[in-house]
Amino acid sequence: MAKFRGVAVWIALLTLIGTSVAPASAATAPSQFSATAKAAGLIVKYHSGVLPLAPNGEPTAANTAGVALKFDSLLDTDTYVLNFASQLSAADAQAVADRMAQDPRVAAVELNTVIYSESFSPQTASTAIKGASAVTALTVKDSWSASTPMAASASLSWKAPTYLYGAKLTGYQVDYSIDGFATTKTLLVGTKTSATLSSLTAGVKYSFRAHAITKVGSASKLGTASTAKTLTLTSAPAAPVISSGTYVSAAAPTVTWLPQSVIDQGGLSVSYTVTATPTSGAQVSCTTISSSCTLVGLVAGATYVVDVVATNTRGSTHGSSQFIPADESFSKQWYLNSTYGVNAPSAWAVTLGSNDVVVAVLDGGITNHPQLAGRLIPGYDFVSDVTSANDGDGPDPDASDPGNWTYDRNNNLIPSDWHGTHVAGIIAAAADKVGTIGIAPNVRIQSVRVLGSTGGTRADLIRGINWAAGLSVPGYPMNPTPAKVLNLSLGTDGTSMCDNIPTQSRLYSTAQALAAAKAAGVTTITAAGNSGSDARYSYPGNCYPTINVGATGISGDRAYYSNITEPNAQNVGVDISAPGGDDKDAVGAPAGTGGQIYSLLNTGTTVPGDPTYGSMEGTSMATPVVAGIVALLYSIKPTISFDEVWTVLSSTVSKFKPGGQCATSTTQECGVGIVNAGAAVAYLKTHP
Ligand SMILES: [Ca+2]
Ligand SMILES: [Ca+2]
Ligand SMILES: [Ca+2]
Repeated sequence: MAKFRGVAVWIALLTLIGTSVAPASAATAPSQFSATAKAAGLIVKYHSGVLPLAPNGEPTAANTAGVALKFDSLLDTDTYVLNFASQLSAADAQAVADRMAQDPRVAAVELNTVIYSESFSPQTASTAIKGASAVTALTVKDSWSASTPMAASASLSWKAPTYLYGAKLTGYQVDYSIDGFATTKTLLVGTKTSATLSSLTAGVKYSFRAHAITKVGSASKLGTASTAKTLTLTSAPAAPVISSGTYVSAAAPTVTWLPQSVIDQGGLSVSYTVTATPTSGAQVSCTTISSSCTLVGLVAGATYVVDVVATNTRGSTHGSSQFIPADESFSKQWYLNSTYGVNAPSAWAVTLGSNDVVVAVLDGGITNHPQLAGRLIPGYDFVSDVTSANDGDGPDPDASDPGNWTYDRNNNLIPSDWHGTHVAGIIAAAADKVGTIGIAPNVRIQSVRVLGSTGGTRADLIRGINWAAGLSVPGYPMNPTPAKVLNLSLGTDGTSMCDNIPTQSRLYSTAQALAAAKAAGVTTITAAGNSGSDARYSYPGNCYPTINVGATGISGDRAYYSNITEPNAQNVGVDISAPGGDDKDAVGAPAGTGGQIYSLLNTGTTVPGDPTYGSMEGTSMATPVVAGIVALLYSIKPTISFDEVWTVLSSTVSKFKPGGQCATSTTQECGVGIVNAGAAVAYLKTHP
């Protein structure tokens, strides 16, 4: 072991370039708000070896920018985050950046942009006039229509109030509520005494009431409400979500779907008919009122496509080939379901992942988060440098993230980033209607800690790879729950660190460890690096065998930081791309994401605080997207090999944005395409 200390090489965490890591706010959104991006300062990359003029920043007098720039943090070698002393307008900030770019010491400058939000409340009017007497004779009817069988609606009618108290009748307000008007939605109606409320939810008991609105001069007043009426509306049932997968065979003839709530059932009794269709031959079917059905008479060896039809007196609805999750932040996770996302809902119609599959996250550790509760299984902490480890000792069985905060050489705090937690959430956040959802929300996550506050060593990483794959590491206990998928969202510059020497032990070299993991049935996914340059110089993504992942933004082209394959870089370039987020490519991105990847975080600045959510970008984020998809493949076929995984992924990619850098490259510099979860899962189902 002493031998390896001599060759220990520090590897840096993949830098999250230009990110604004924005933990989600627990506060309710204001009724109206406007958000604008402003620059807090500059990210300045100096030519190699050149330093800022002053140790704590750039003084006004001497620098080319012409304003004082305060040191914030060291982002990467030669790359500094420098803040403006005061808030500048966008135009002034850009002018400062442009002047700084003229400085002969400077290689590159970009604005460090943060989002500031301003909120204000709408004005409320007050009046002194007396409101009209009560609206009377309110009647409410279910106005369901066969032309829109999935929609519930109600039609209301009433009589005008008797007394207007000298005011003019200007219209009516209809209130409707599902909790006895504790919370109330309203609809403003003209002066006619009827209204139709559509976009209501079937199976829900609503309360309705109506008021007249009167006006004197500029003042208006809501009159006394009518007596409330209640009604439960109906519609055709929602599409059943097939949870057992959309394929069956004689060996596994039972079809299950998620139990439907009263709302899903359209407020009515529902029966379900399952039909299984083979490539050739006879269909087989069964009918039930429960949420599973076993097909009798399937031909052995044949694969059948399943359809489930839900029927009530309002109509019939086919089962969904997509599982659209109810997790509250799913709409922020554009990378799962947008045009150049990974088509996860189609994969989820087949599987949400198996609890038998373990994904090891070789990173800086993982903090507790409710989204991983019950599925974060014991791992191991291999960080041997006690100072970097930040947990008071060398290797130990506690692979949680104690925080990787550190201080730069000017004693400024560099906060903990909770990188491993963010990565773990991309793979496996729970499908529980809360927060985010992972690509493989039912698999288990194992933290294998190989990075501390100042990075990690190659020797620790090699031990971690062997241990995670269930291989023996002298001096350490065996992994009782070996992983089938290894996620390595880490890297550093290095061309010749793989050391593929066949005669040596796997404990000597990264390439031997990766080969041993592959031989054990394990697939390793690596980040191609964030240097915006040739991926062959980024270790360990340039080792073999791994699937090396580049990053795309929401528009389906290369993220600005993502490394690429240069021509002839066989086996050491970018194999495939996945969404990793790109804050410079944020048009159309959901609010609050800035075009980045939204996942799990922690509020702690140094040690762990409370679980939260937020955005990051990098090939670090693209890698777990692929790892999650590979975990789904292992869930379907536990014996799948590394080579089979690659065949499935590379046969099912989506195309890059037409006309973009990735699409027009003649050397596949972004790999074979954007990984597609739905297509990959379907391919494996039809090529078992
Ligand atoms: Ca330790
Ligand atoms: Ca530890
Ligand atoms: Ca969730």
